Amino acid sequence: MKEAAPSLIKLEDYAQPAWWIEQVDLQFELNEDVTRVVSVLTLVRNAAIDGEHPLELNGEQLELGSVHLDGAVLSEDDYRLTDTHLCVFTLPDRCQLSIETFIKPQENTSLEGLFKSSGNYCTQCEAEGFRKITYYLDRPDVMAKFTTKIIAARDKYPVLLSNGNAADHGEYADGRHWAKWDDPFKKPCYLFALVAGDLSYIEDTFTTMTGHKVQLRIYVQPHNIDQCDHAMTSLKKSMRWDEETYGREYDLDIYNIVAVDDFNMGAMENKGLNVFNSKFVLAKQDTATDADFINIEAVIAHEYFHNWSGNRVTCRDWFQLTLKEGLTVFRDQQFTADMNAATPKRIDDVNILRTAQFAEDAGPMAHPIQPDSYIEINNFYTVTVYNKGAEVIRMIHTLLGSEGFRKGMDLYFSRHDGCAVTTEEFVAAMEDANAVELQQFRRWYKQAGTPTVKVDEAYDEASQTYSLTLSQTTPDTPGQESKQAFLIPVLAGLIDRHGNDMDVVVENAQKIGLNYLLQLDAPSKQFEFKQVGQKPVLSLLRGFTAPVKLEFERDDEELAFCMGHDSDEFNRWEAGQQLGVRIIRRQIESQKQGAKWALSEAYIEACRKTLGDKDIDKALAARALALPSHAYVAESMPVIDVDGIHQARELIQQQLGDALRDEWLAVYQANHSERFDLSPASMGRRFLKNLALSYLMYSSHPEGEDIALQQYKTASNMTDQLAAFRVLVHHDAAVASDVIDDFYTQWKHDQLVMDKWFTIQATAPGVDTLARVKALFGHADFDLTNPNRVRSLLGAFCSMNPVRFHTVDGEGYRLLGEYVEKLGQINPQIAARLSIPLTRWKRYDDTRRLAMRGELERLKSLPGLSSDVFELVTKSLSQ
Ligand code: B3K
Ligand code: ZN
Repeated sequence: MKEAAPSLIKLEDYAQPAWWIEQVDLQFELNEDVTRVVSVLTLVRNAAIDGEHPLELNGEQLELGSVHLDGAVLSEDDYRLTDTHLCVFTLPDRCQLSIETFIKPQENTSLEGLFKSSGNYCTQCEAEGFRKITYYLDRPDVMAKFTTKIIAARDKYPVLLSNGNAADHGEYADGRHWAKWDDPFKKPCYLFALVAGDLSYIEDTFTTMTGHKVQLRIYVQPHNIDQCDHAMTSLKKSMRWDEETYGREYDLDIYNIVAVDDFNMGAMENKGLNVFNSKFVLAKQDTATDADFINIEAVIAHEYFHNWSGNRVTCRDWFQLTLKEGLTVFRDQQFTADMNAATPKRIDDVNILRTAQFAEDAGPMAHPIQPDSYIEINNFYTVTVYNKGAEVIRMIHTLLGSEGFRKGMDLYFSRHDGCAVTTEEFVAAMEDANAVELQQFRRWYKQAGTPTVKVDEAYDEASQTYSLTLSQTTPDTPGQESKQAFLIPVLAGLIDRHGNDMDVVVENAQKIGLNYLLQLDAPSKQFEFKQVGQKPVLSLLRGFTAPVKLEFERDDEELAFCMGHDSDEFNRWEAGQQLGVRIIRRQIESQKQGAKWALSEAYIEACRKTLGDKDIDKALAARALALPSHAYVAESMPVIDVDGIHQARELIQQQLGDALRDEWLAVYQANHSERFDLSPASMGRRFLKNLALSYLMYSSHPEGEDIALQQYKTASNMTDQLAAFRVLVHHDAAVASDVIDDFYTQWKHDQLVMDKWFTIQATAPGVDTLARVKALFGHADFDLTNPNRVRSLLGAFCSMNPVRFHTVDGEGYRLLGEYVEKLGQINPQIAARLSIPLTRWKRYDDTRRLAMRGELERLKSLPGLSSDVFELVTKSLSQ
């Protein structure tokens, strides 16, 4: 744990290191009590830096053994040792430094550095975990070649893995064995990995576009060996896709993936040796949902794509994180869209952005995709850096077109291969490859906050001119006032009264088919469309071409028309969402006034039409028929009315359930099938069927519960079983407690399914949920050291159950505070992540604000607070 009041790291202070490291030869002796690490560094003085600077190596929680310089032992006078650094004073310009350290991975609960999971050793070094393994220049611009020798007991740790290619192995007479790995690619230490354990693997091969044969292996604990096939298929699809789409080929002889149960995030792209949270590897029909299968495919792809966007070309410093993360998220989004269905994928991504990211932009931690300062870098692996970062890349793609974007990517990779670079260099490559300038566009990297684009339109029949004025404003965010205008690409269409896209003339926009790409590059800009024969209906921001909010006055009829007629699938869904938000807001108003209110027939009719449409894609229909989420509606309110939104959504779902009961039943029956496959069509059918089941449960007719119970009992796959389990528990069915017990008995041996069991209970909207969550903390299967389990109970309760977390008595806040405090001692990264809901206190009414602030103040006053929690708590309190 770092001391209190840690310091602020600033981008403007970046300076090259005084030393480079050419070569690192590591040796690990893994013992049950103390692990010995010997690191031999070949150092070269950085000629670009004036003066004779000492070598300042990072190191934390290490016990130093010895230090040798060019073979001679150094005395304590030759270096200075602190809690965070080893500083060696006098060195020749080129030398070898050998450092011996001792660590205790078995006691490492932070899951950063070298740690143990289910008895196996593994590592997590990004961002700054390598300094918990040995003294090093732990910064991404120091790129070196690594060899790694691992020594461990052969019976307990038969598998010994590290980065690169396998170089050699052997045995000792005392029961230990060793393996040596050689990574021919220079890399920063955050990409270092080591795994040692009792693991089984499945194996396959992939022949690259130039005919190179690569051995692919997925390592898991032996009892999970039947759950790796989907991950392997996903890996091979990713490798082929990156060759076909970006011309990127894999570069080592081996690609290894290891699944571990205790992991702070989803996965890690270490060179040639990805370490994964088992949640994103293990899957079979009866234990993984369709969403799990899709997520696994996406995360496998994401880590694989990092081999180029992240590893071959890496970040100069951590302020450049979006350089690899935004770009790689964009690439994995494209991949998922290609492998499955593009519009549902876009809708899901936009939903994440508009709930989680827009909320972050409106909160105390708002930061640009390239922040200019941080206290703890782990707090900046955010939905802004990742998902808004991906939107920024998508905007470049929209502006340049796919061919231009590909040219830019080719130049970026060839120009910077083997280098640690900045986002500036990425944008410059895009400009140079396309002979364009993106000066104003760069503001997306520097300015935080979600812009609002206001729409004003006028149609002049006499001159057949339609003028559209777009104006942008971006709110102040902490530390950033008076934003400058962004360059916002807005894709638009004009629809005639029959629902056809109009072919018109416009001077200051690019015409792409019957779409018009408008570039809003000023606070306000007018676009004049000529030869517009009738007053058009505007379809704006097609495909969500920019991460903005629209302020666009439209009546219900126009929205309903767009829902039915817009040629852009995304905007058909979007019109339904806007109508949905409006209906929920009206319902909240009438609840406040105690007025009676009934759902408009027009809305019910629109839903009936979608339900009856035989041609509509099922995955799209399901998304169109789902009400806007609680989080999305909350985002649109100046003060979040937690109970109002919840009650309104419940009532509307009951009304829709009742009004369309026959239709829900018909759709349920038509899409219920025993057959299981993972085609987008089958997944779409299951999605729609389970939405119908949910509405049937809301209807006042009793068959919902019977159908759900029947489905729960007979389901052939986890998607169906879990959907039925969820509605039975969330609607507090008579059988709810029986199915909770039954589900536990059936699945208690499977950790990942047990996570789902915790989550379903933690997200139930009933009044007794808080008590149940408290009781579940004491359950034999609850484990505060396992991040997945903590997220499945505490994370789910605080982030996915607003009505129970935000009870006005502040009980939910106290519960979260209590566990953030406990977790702070165990795993500061997870503690900080989970504290985020408290930091959003400003968005609520006075009573809740006070209670949330009180909990934050209490956390702030705790002794020995980690830098992770310290940063979030202090920034949110000083807002
Ligand atoms: N690069 C890792 C994330 C590391 C997070 C460190 N706190 C996984 C990914 O984005 O692919
Ligand atoms: Zn990533």
